[in-house]
Amino acid sequence: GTLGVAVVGTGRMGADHVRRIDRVIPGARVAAVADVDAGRAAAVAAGVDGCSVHTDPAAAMAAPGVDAVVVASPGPAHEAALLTALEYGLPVLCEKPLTPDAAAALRVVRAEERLGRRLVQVGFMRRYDAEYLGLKALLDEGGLGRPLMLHHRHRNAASPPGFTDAMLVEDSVVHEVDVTRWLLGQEVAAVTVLRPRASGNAPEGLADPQFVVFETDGGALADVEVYLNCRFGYQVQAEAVCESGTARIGDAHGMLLNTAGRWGGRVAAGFEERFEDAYDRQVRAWVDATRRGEVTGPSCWDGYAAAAVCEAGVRAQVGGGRVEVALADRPALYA
Ligand code: ISE
Repeated sequence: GTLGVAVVGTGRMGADHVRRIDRVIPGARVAAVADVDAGRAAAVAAGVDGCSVHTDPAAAMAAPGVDAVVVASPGPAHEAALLTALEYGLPVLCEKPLTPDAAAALRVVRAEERLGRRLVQVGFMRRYDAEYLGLKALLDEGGLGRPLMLHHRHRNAASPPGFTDAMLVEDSVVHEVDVTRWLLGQEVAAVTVLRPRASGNAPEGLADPQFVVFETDGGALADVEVYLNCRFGYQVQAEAVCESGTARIGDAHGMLLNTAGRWGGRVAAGFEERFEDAYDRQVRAWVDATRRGEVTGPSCWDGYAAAAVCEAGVRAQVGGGRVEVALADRPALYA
């Protein structure tokens, strides 16, 4: 039957997932929503048939008709919501980060291990983006030889109010942590963070842009330019430098325009636009797998490994220098 989904957190991403599940994805419906802001939850649920409104995530998960959960609350609230979902035995699609810190992520891994089966998929949606998938297929096919370096660029028009240096790593660079691990099939072993003199666009309290370097356990290097107040739009690019060639994605999307003595195209306004197809594909794949009783996609382990790298990144921001990543042993459940 139709999968009844509880959406926990109805902010920017949660509201977008409610719209997506309600209008885009076949085989699923939004059965309940929860948000600390009851008014916001009610506004998002308005017009969604048979959707109950809650302030307590656990109440939304226990509501009639709920078979699965989307967690889209802020990162620090994820652990509690995930542990409740696991306690109820509900499959979860959890927005990134799994949790901001590694200890909390490991507690979620351990809870899933005790259950003895996977229930959680982490919302690393770039793995569903057509361009990233093309790059992954090219690297796996091996014709370019061994990947030596990845160059990532991650630019946002403006950072949300209250965004901190730690969030720049935990909420933004976490995507590059995941795609680096996924593209290379290697773990990030050490992190270094460098910062140029801040942009005049940088808000008080945020060093922006920053330059993050990963060293992997397979001997590859990845660098990330992360610039969250570039003003001109939302842009995510990646280039793989391999032994016998390079491959680059994210340069242009869609139409190339000639007019008024110039050529060019549009830059997306935000992540909803740039990754719209990836989000749709991710949620469709999650709904389809969940209805088959399967869990596919990035796991709790991927969420934990990313959190461990981010924790090293935050330590590198604070203390400077090169910080090694401490990673627990990978449990058999995620082999
Ligand atoms: C946001 O939370 C995201 O996940 C976006 O993909 C990222 O570009 C942005 O920097 C984050 O704040």
